[in-house]
Amino acid sequence: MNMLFDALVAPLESRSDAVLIRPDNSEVTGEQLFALSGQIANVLHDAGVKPGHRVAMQCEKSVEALALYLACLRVGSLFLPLNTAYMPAEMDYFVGDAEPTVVVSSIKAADQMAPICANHNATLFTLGENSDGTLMDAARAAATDCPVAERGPDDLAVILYTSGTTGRSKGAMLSHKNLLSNAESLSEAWRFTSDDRLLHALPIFHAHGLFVAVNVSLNVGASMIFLPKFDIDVVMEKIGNATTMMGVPTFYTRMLADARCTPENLGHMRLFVSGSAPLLAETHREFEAKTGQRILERYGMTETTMNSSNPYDGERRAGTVGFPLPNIELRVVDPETGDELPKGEIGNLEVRGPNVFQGYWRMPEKTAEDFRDDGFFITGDIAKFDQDGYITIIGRSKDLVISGGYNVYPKEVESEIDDLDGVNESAVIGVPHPDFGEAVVAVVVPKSGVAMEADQIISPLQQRLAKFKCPKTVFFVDALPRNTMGKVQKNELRKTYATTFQA
Ligand code: MLC
Ligand code: AMP
Repeated sequence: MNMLFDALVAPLESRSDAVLIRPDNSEVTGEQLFALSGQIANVLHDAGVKPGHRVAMQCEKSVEALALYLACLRVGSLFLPLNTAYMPAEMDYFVGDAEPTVVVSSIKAADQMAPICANHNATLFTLGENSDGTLMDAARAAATDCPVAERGPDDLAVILYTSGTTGRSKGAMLSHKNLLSNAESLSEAWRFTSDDRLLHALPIFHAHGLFVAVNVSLNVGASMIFLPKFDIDVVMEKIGNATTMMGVPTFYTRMLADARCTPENLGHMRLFVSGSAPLLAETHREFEAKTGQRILERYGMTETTMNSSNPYDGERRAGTVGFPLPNIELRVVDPETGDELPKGEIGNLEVRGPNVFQGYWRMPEKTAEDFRDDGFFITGDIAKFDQDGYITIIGRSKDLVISGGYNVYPKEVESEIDDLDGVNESAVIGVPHPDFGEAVVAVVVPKSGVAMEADQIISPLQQRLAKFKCPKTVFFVDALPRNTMGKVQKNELRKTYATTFQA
């Protein structure tokens, strides 16, 4: 058996209908996607990829990039997708840490990736947006038939990096069972069927676009309108042919700001799902007022995929993330004692279930720190259950900013800022932003007698860090507010700069 291949990939072989619809409306049938993934699997095989090896990908979203994921499942290797915004210094860390056998990069990044791959003994292939690059050259010459590796429920399928509070990114290891159990639960909870056509505008290098959107669609034999990114004009043009859409809250605020956000254009949709960041109750209500559609909000994270969801039938309550999914236990505990708290009380949210990951890649101590003895994983989110069992995410105990659905760990950005000439120290915070929900802001203390401009911080950071992690603005101060223990009071800073991006 190969758990995920059998459930998600094998059924494609007999599908002559469209599974993917490209932006130019050309269709990719199941048979074609299956054959393409077989060809890519042969390329990986010939490059020495064995079950358990890692295959990293940093390239633009495309049908071929998706086929690479399916090929990895077939050869039993671990798929390791990476955000296209990552800079070479970040890529060097990921490749060094995960030690992939193969790296597939975009054509434009190949010159920067070559020395990184040489340094870490990885074979480099390229994949462009137009079915081009060395991966496709080799795939076209390869056979479509390729053996399927044996993979059981506990074998790993994917490593997804998530940043950490210490500033070092951690690779979350997800097994076949983790991913399939979640895809099956969500398909059922959200009533997905082969009649569905999902408007797919999310990136496929994160849990939302890959494990929720793609895995759920493949699991039920649905089709996807596969767009390279969220572009409001393209989304509004294509949505008439879709039945469902999944997005981060920024998708919905951008749609709300558009004149085409009407019942005529959106009323036919069966389901809109939101997640990855808090959807403001106000956005939920406005969307319903404008379109008649009640967005279904759910809650998850890279380490656990999806944990809870508002009901499909029944009240989708604005500002809440609904109920635990079947077979998943969620509890709210006292941060000091670890004791479970009664409904209505606010505490740390912990989760246990078949969805919870296998630990952080080569970080056993970090893994142990984040799990309780009884197997519950400490999410780092602060939440409460209301009397009807709905969960509300109140905040986070982890120092994290979520900007447009991307996570930014302040520690990583602060370390880069503190290394700059003229900087004494810094604090990075998230403040409300009308488009991204939260935006990254840096508060910097220059060395005594040094005068600095924002660009002296932002420009060098942009050479080292993905753009979404870079501060949108910088404030200079003489000293950071600290409590009696000497800890920086980020809450004070968040209050001080709360209206930075408000009209
Ligand atoms: C782009 N930029 C961002 C940004 N995205 N800055 C902060 N936060 C972001 N999320 C930068 C760009 O580099 C650009 O910089 C400027 O901001 C404006 O870009 P844009 O053209 O407006 O952005 P766009 O390309 O439209 O992207 C915005 C977005 C995208 C929201 C569509 O970020 C996106 O697709 N986010 C989805 C993230 C996601 O999938 N998260 C799921 C994680 S999984 P400049 O300087 O060049 O102008 C997870 C688990 C779960 O969390 O529960 O799902
Ligand atoms: P990531 O590490 O990218 O998977 O991000 C996971 C984090 O996103 C969670 O721990 C939450 O803090 C946040 N998150 C995801 N979905 C929601 C939601 N619906 N509401 C509030 N926060 C969310």
